[in-house]
Amino acid sequence: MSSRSEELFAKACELIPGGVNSPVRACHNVRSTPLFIARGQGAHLFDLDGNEYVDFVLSWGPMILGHADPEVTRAVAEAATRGTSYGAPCEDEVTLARMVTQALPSVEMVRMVNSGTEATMSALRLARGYTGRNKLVKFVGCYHGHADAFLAAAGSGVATFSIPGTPGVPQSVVADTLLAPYNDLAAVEELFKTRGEDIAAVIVEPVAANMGLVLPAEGFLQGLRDLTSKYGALLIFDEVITGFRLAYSGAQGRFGITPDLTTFGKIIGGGLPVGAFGGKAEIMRHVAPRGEVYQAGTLSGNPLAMAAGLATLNKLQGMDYAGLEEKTHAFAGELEAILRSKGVPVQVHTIASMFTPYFSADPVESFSDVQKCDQELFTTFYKQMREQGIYLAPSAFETGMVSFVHTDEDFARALDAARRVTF
Ligand code: KE4
Repeated sequence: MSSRSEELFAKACELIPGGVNSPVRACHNVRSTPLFIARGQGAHLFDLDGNEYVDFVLSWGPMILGHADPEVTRAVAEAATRGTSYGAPCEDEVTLARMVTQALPSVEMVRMVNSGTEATMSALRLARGYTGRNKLVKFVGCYHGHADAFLAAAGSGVATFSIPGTPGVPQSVVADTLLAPYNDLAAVEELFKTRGEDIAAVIVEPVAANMGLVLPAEGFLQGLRDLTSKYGALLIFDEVITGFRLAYSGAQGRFGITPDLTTFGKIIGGGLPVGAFGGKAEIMRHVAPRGEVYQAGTLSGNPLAMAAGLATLNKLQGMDYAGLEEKTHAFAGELEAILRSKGVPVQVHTIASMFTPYFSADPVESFSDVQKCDQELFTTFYKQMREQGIYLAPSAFETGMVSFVHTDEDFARALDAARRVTF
């Protein structure tokens, strides 16, 4: 007998391309069909058939406080009683902007948008407008949303489907996108030596989380900072995932690197549609209407989204990030030991509250390394964990996320499930 999720997915496929509103949710990469979720509560999800799961996806990052956090829920409910959108400024936009600038000193001014894609798309346009240059350097395997310029070799959904770029993106657009392997500073230096005067910006995930979790090599980020400063290009930290997750001060606070622009998403909206881009006032002043670089959005700064973001950041300010990292690190280490005891080649990368199991014994430091990992072992792992109530990202190119409300029992359940996996 098919489940309600399977029945609804069949209906969804008649109405929505692939049955989902974002490709990776279709679970193609792990030869599965998506669960339809009835509700989330804390670190748990419940599907339409009433099955309960320990959630290590957390809506791809936003739910660091867990699902239906009481303060966030109350803030959104109260905001809704005052209307859902004004199309005019509201006080919470100023308050959230101030919180972001106080959390990350490199961000002196910030513009709210509605998604990470809008944030990176706008940051790139600003970098091009500010420098008068067109070229962009991005890293193979890093994903910055689906704006045309970034889909030259994205590392999230597109990589899952192994599409190097995608139909619909003009060759003329990606001609300005220069690619380098992640962690390959020499390759970036070569690009600057040959094209330096044309390069507007380098955009980087300071911790790569869209090819699974690949950490920056020692000196990599500082090297990017030095090269962009030397050639007059802007350094853009795409902190859509790492912002308020790697630390309250983001990757830039943790690693002590000051980018020129930073992009945000996910956590900053507390689960509602919010993105943002910000940076030095001297650069941000070029954004319309203060400056001449056009950028706009009907729902940007939406009062409900601002209320959710404010409630989330207010709560995060007092949270124990070090303690969360310790729990995640311990969990990742035990998971790695359990899987290795089954005789499979595996390494579990982790930093802060993120982790990714790579089924390979070789170093994983770039997208080409990730592609050599055993996808079949990952699929087996994913399927058997889900059958036991553990909800993992349905792709080897994504990153597991831990919230502040995952309990020792949740970790124990996941480790017990891993012990029962057979390869
Ligand atoms: P959105 O447009 O999906 O809000 O953000 C795009 C984006 C930008 N930058 C980084 C570093 C990102 O990780 C993302 C989006 N992340 C993916 C998951 N890794 C979103 C999941 C999905 O596409 O459904």
